[in-house]
Amino acid sequence: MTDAKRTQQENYQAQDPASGPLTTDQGVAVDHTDDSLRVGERGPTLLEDFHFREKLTHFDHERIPERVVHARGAGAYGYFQPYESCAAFTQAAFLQDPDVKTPVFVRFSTVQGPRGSADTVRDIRGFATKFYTSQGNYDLVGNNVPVFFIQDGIKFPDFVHALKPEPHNEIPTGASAHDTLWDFVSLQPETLHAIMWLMSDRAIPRSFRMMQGFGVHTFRFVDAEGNGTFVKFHWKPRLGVRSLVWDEAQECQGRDPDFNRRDLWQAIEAGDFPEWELGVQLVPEEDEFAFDFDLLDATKLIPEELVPVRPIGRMVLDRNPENFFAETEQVAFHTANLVPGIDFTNDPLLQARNFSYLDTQLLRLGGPNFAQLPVNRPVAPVRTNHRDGPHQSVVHSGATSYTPNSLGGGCPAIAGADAGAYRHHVERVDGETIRRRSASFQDHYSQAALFWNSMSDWEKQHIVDAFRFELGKVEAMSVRARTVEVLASVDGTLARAVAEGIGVPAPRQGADHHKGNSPALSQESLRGDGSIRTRRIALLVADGLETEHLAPIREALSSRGATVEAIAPHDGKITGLDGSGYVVDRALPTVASVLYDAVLLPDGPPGDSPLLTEEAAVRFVRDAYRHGKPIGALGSGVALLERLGVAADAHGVVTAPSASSRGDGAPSSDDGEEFTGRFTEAVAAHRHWNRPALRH
Ligand code: HDD
Repeated sequence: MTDAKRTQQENYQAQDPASGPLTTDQGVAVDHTDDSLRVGERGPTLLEDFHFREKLTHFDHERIPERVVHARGAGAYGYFQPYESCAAFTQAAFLQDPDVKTPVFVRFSTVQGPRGSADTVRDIRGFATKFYTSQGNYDLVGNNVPVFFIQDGIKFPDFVHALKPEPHNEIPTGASAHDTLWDFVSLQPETLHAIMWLMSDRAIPRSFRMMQGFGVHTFRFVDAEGNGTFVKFHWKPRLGVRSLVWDEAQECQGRDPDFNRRDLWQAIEAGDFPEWELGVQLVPEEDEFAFDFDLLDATKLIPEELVPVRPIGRMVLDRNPENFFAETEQVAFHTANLVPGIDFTNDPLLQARNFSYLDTQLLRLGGPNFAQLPVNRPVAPVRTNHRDGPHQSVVHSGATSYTPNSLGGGCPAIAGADAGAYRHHVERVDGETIRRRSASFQDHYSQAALFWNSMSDWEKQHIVDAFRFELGKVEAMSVRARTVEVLASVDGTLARAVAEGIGVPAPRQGADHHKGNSPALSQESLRGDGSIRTRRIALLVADGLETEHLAPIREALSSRGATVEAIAPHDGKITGLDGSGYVVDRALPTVASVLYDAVLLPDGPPGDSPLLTEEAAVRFVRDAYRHGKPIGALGSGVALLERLGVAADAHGVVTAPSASSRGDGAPSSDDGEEFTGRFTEAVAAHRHWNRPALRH
């Protein structure tokens, strides 16, 4: 089953370019593609040059409208496998048999920026999964945070217009720090809970591979007897939830705008397949009203302490797309792509999405046949009475394309009771035609405060800093002040801390009555397998440094799954202290600390390190320190730290004495192992807070 999608795709491969000469779209061989056909060497081009016209026309039509939101993304194929049968609560075929792997395609995205915007902006990340199941495609179109900004989809255009670059000057790109967003937020307090997540480090993930995913809405599982159970979906990354530091994220936008995209691609190419566990929170239908919030309100989560997340399977991404446009750009997700056993609820946000996704694909992909595109094709057989339309690529035979028919033998027949037809959950709904939000949707503050209360000290500090940054960029002081007023209804301390940074009066009163706390919301509780797999470690080397004893340290780190790269002032080789050549992986001018998770400084001769005169190396180490990254220093590397104003005893700075000071000229294997062990722990912890400031 895993390979069903891959096998299907093989039918759509382009001709091997090595199999013959260049041709036109009509398959006519071309012997000259550099000069257009013209009258005389300096004369006008001829209309009859069909190759020239076809080439330019095709080029002129290469672009399609980008997604109105989530335009920038990266995708990968893989598989999903359940741990055990979930028949007790859903009949979904792909959740029954632990031996069955269902192919998937996942697209991660940012929301605000256009296709060419930078990856490491402060934004929600999309996490959309297409399961190619035996019963048809199922799409779980989620985000990396569990709540949304609005409760009713009719507000989506308003919210997105406020979030997007402002229409008069199209500024800012890929950022939420501008007047219109905060104007909207300050007037629409239902946004506040999601805003708290957006201001947290969840909005600057270190990697797509290190973030959670959430279905957000309450959906419904339906078992074979038609019984429903409410369900919330959670993806938990094996590597834990890890974030960048805001300053680092900003610099990364310039150093590598493709940071998250490249990271995903490289990990899969290297065989470090990203992995998530799928978990569900299940709520029996009779408990629909058991909570102090409404299950249909997408601005609310169900605290895991109230309803634990039950792991039901895992997803592994193990294949990069062949072609970005054909696959990642043309993939079309739709919340209404459901399979038997999974159904909607009446969440008004979800109901609106069920309209919007199909509608948007019609524009983006140019008509109703987009499900025929290779990436969108189900592996389940498709038999419809839909015909024609732009880009129809299926040749339907026969005279009948209607139901009922007798001339086509009544085919395709309606699915019988045992054919796994989709049946909508039966629910009695009764009411008047009204435009009104339920009273159960009115509390916009308790869960925003729950999130705040659940943060560790460093997470709280980062949230305050983020608010100060964002609101500090807002020109209208009235908007700044009004936002602080609404924040005061979440938490007085938070509102006062923000006010202090942005030049508006502290609110007179602030809420202090929201007492809830959910430890599961803090990144502190989301450390994954605790490994250092796929962490990128920069080994800064230069001519004259001690390279002889680095091999065991590098090997130990690599064997734990980290990538160690030797970085030097120049490419090629450097000459180590013992006179031997040492291969350089990257030249300093092409990299920066923000592209690595940790730094390692080797030993060297007594006296000043040759790295001290390398400005880029100095900046590298100082940036790593400022961004809380683990730093390992051996021997004279420790002295270098001191010279750079780095406190060698700060959190996450791991040192070992000089080999030469022990007189034997080499670190003993015990020392090496002990150092590597401590350094590994520091890398696994990811970032280290509460460091003293750099001394200048
Ligand atoms: Fe949406 C794209 C996630 C609310 C309308 N959305 C889109 C994508 C993701 C989400 C991950 C990118 C899919 C891809 O990679 O192609 N959206 C969400 C989540 C929401 C949400 C988790 C709230 C729980 N969205 C939402 C609402 C509406 C839309 C309320 C409209 C009423 N979303 C769209 C869209 C997009 C889209 C306009 C743009 C491109 C696309 O659909 O395919 O239809």
